[in-house]
Amino acid sequence: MRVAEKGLLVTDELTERASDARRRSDALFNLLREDAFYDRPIPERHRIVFYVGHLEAFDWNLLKELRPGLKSAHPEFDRLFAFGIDPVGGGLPTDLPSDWPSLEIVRDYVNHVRGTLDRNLASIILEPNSQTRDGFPPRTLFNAAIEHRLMHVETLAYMLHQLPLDAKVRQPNSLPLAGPPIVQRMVSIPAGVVTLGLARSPERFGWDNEYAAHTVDVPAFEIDRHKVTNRQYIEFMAAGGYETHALWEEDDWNWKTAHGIFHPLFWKREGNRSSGQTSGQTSGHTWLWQTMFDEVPLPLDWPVYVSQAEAAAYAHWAGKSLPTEAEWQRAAYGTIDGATRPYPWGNGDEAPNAQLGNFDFHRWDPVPVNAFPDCQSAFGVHDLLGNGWEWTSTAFGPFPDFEPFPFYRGYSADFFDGKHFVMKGGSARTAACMLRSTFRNWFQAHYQYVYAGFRCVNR
Ligand code: AVJ
Ligand code: FE
Repeated sequence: MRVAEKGLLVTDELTERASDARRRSDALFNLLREDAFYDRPIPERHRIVFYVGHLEAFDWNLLKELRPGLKSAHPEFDRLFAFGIDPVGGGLPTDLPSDWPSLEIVRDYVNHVRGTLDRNLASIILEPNSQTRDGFPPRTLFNAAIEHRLMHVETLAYMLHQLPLDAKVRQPNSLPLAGPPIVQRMVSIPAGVVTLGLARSPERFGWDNEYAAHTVDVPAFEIDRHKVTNRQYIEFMAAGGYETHALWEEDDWNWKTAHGIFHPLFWKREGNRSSGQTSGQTSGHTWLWQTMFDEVPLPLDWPVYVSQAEAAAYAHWAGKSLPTEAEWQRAAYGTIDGATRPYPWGNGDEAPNAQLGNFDFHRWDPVPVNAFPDCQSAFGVHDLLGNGWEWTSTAFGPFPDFEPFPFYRGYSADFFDGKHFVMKGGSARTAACMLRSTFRNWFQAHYQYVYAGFRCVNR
């Protein structure tokens, strides 16, 4: 194939993915009633209106260098909407709705940025040898813009999840999935080697924190076959898990106490029946689960979604631990002979599709942990991709030979602080492109809003 033809294919594919990502973010904002844009459903994050401007400010700030001389229509907005927030150790934002520009003005900015970028960048990949000032091919930047937007489509879903139901336009519910009774047991993973990280190559996109590829020896361990369910988590609560200091790290206990947390964020007490109950006395019938558009009786077979602090306390109570990132990687992608495969399921090479797991926007909410029997690893560990991220005990940090992306130095490095932990897998709202084995997600240990659960290990 001639270079120009190949370039054209790449452009088409990228253009298509970029428009698809825009459609997804637009559709998400379209779920909202207008006055909800100035709400702040998660106290640690910006008001929703910020994200309307952020997606385009990010694209602009990242991509404008591909056409030196392009003029910004609104330098002030390019800065105002440049970065989100993730305060560590208190210090919540205190801005008021009136501190933000009107939705109309922000939407004008969005349309303007899209028009300018589309008019000026469409042909860039066709230009032979075009590269950024740091020597990256332009498609690395396009991929970063697309994945950044898709990541926000997911984190915005967490945010919209916390809004009152009447702030959102209800979407049709997907069919509930039921599996046979769940058989929870542990699977033995023999000692062996696993590859973490992505080999540097211009062909495949990965974020800076995915480099470089390296192998890790993992001693033998056992891991839960399924994610921990709401049913199992109730036992921990009934055993006084939230009241037992010894199960919690000191920091986590103080956080939990200061915020009066005694159940997962997604659980709501059912009105009358819960009156007079204390947290330790609980049964499946007294709880509701807040779905994206509804409240349903607690689905006992769904994965429990909790912060890493709560997951660690549960593991401690069960006499187990959270897996390290390397253990999770070996359980998911490792094989007896030491090879590391691209996906957990089948022979490891089939691309993600709707039969294999609860991901890529097919549903809004979880399904039972055994609903996708075809999603099991070479070792027989189930449900590893989709249906909720999984917390690990590994603090988010650099792999050997890490180098921050020069065009976005803080993307990962700003979070190498020991307070953020690696999550692996994916949720119902994770785009298929981020289900690659080397993708690493991270949040603070005390962040309860993410679609994340866990499974435990024994060593
Ligand atoms: C990788 C999902 C943790 O949302 O904080 C978006 C992604 N970084 N904008 C986040 C991100 C900057 C990031 N996570
Ligand atoms: Fe962002």
